[in-house]
Amino acid sequence: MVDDVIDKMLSGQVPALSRLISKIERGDGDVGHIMEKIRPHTGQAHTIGITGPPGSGKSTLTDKLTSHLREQGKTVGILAVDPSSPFSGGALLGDRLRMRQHYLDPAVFIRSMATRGALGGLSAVSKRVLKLLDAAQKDVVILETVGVGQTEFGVMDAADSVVVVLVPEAGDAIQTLKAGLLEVADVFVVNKSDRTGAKRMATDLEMSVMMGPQDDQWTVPVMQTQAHRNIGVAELWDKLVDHRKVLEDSGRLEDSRRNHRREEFFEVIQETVNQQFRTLVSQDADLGGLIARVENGELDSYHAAQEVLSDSVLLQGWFTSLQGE
Ligand SMILES: Nc1nc2c(ncn2[C@@H]2O[C@H](COP(=O)(O)OP(=O)(O)OP(=O)(O)O)[C@@H](O)[C@H]2O)c(=O)[nH]1
Ligand SMILES: [Mg+2]
Repeated sequence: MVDDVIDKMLSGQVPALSRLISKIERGDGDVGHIMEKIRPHTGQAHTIGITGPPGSGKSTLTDKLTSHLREQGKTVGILAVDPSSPFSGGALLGDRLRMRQHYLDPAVFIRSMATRGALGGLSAVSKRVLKLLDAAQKDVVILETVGVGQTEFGVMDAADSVVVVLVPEAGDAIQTLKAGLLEVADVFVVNKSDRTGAKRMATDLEMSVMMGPQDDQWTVPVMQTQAHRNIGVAELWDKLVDHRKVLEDSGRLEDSRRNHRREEFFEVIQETVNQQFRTLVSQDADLGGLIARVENGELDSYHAAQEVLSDSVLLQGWFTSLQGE
């Protein structure tokens, strides 16, 4: 059944793509199967992360970048993730208006996701959706997410190239975050460069790049843009193409793909074991009692975990229940 949907998605059918994304969002039981099936069709897209403070112009930039890419005949997949709001609120509604022309373009696929559960969960879901967009033959996949702190950057792991969008006004606030930003950015964009202070901020960032850890293959460029007027957008795209080429030529793209595959393996193991163990706890009275004592604070959770994991009878029971599945 789901194989049918996957085939339709691979052949470019948009409703099938939407359905598979919804499955991933809900964490349906066949997500593993879906990911396995699409794997051979992934790895072609250039995945670009666009992050930065609220209102810095990420969506406007995404919109204009998409127009630029469409002019070149490239297909685009966009995932807008909002880790701060529990609903798809005003910002996303504004995006819908702004991106109107792209919503009507069958070569552009746009999806918004708001927070559900932990940030780690959101990041795992985003990564899967990005893979799906890649498998759906999008040439360029853009991930837009609000972020200024370290915690949000986890989502950016999945991107080949990360664009950090700042605005002149954010100058002082950025000072304290600089180390983290330098770590994550492949390209800096000072957007709203029609405003005062843009040049100063760009120089400031360039200095920080120069004083930061040096990379003999790629020096993080600082671009100035006026996204709403489409100024600097083509230049930004050129830089991203350069970056991707450096990643390919230096072998870093392959390295990071290897890392992703390994980390994904551990994530799946962790998720599966966790899920199985929760099921076991819900069915086993003794374990239920143990958890109750942890809840009450009678038993320390570290101690309880050690006890459980060193109980060979219990582990044997777990093993047997798995075989019965
Ligand atoms: N003056 C000026 N305004 C801009 C520029 N780029 C975008 N804007 C405006 O800035 C506002 C916010 O832009 P968005 O693209 O929604 O910013 P965002 O980073 O996606 O915002 P969130 O998704 O809410 O975090 C909009 O009103 C844009 O029209 C620019 O270069 N100069
Ligand atoms: Mg936005």
